[in-house]
Amino acid sequence: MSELRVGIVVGSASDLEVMRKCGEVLDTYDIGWEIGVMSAHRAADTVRAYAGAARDRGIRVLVAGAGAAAHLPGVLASLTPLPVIGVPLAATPLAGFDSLLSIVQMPPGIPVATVAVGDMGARNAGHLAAEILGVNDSAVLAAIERHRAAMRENVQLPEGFRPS
Ligand code: RP5
Repeated sequence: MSELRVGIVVGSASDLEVMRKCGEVLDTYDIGWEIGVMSAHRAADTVRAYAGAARDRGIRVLVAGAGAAAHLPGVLASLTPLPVIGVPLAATPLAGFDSLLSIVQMPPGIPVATVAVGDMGARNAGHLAAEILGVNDSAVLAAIERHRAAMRENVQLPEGFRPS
């Protein structure tokens, strides 16, 4: 089993289905991760305890997915110097625009690296976490380069395509 290095947290169990895709991406880089449900407004003490212990437990990057007012990523970032990636989720009639603005608009000093809303963002959070870890990990860096090479090969005209 890969060593734990990324902590994924979500504000509600209803966020798990989308955010598990972040973990699936981390698996492709052989990066160990865990996922937990902890609401910044319904379980603030749990968030504080988790953020406080994360670094000593080996976690180097935190990914936080949340919908609606979506303060979980910012609160986490306020409690630890570890980099925090925020994933805005679509959980209300505003379809994620509310959580996008909540997460991306952190005032200077306590940043949250914000990715796209929903599925795309969950997956990119995994890739971005790998890139952060890749700065000091040549195996992860090599895996990123392999992934990008594979993507490059798929950017081409489909076989047999003829302009009409
Ligand atoms: C946020 O409110 C959660 O991150 C979730 O996206 C949203 C709705 O939560 P539930 O009402 O489904 O628990 O805190």
